[in-house]
Amino acid sequence: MNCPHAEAAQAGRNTGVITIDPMVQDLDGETVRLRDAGVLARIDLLGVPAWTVTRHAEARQLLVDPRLVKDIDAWGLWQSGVVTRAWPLIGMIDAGRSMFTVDGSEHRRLRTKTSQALTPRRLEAIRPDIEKFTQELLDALDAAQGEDGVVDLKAVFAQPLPMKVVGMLMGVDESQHAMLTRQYKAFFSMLTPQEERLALLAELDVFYTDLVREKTARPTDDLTSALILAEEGGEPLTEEEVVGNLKAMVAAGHETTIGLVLNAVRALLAHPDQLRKVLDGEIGWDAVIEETLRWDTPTTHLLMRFATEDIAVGDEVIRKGEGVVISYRAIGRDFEQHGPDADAFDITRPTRNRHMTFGHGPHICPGAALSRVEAGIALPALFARYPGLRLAVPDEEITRLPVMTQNDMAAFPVLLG
Ligand code: STR
Repeated sequence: MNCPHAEAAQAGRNTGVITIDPMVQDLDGETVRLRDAGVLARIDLLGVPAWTVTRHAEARQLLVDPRLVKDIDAWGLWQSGVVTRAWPLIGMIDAGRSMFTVDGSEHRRLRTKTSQALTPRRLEAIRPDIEKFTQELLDALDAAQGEDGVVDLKAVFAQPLPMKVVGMLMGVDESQHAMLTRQYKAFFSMLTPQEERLALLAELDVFYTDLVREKTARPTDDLTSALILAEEGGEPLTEEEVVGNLKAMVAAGHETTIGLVLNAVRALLAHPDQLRKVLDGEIGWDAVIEETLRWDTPTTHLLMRFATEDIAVGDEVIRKGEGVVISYRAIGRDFEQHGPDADAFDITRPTRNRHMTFGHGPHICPGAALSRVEAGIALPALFARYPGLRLAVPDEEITRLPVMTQNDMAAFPVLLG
């Protein structure tokens, strides 16, 4: 081949800078460009340069590399004042002290209680609640059909379900769920002016701080109260740390599972032969869930880690102080990990469980088992109640929200059949 770009791409070397599109107009094209740009790609995030890791094996190494840290103070562009709170993605990084932003032994201290509460065994206790929420929302779907029979599966089913579950776990009252949904939608959208985003983050901080104070005065049977009462190694979490963990749990628990459920439905409706196999019991829902996680990751880009020393990766060097993103969507499509047909959705794929969509290493998603339980209840229940479920518009007409880090559909109009 006489094309330098293709040769470099084949050698796993990075070529140009890839601008991540805030409007998300061509997510599949962008994913392929990132993967083909090399193991490490140079990206531009609204004018801010960063590296991104696009391949499975190297991401796996970097995610356990202690030279990469979450602490924003290790970022050169932040130290020098080039990046400030005026940058629209700052809320993804400068999110307060929590298990999401701290490393090392302090990280273990911040995270132990939460991960213990979310083990598969502990989750069995809330399975009946998730089943009940699911049945209620399936009824709501029926009631929400318009005159033309169309209903938005996102707004009526996929979005409220994870909010109900994480709300119950953390002790956030139902009356607040609509407010939180609205605030997070605005938080993630790149159409929200930055002053508005900073204002809503401040409002959320007040809301969560009030909630933590209330639970401190009157502890109940939820994870927020458990975090307040916890003493990890004799060292209780501070109010700021409990608030930080609560914020992270609600934001992550709410946002990502919506994507998992909708992406699975979308993939199955687009591959009716595979849906048939599942409905006939030839292959399990777990296969659908894992292949969806690999192929159409809820999180497209995870921001961000910072190099505390120079780190060589293949032919490139991440310099001390530079920022590193993990591009999970590209990683799920890695040819070396998943074979030459990595771009195809195939629930019978032998590597379907060998994805890295929940991350790896100390920060691996503590809610992974919860999201599998939620999707494992929601998907079969949905197709059992509505076996004739189909899209109300051609698949190409489904649009994505202008969200740079998540894989987020604007709506998912269906006919219940
Ligand atoms: C949103 C803003 C906030 O208050 C706290 C957090 C911390 C956890 C983050 C969350 C953020 C954004 C969405 C994330 C989540 C962890 C997992 C989730 C990044 C910054 C994913 O998309 C995987």
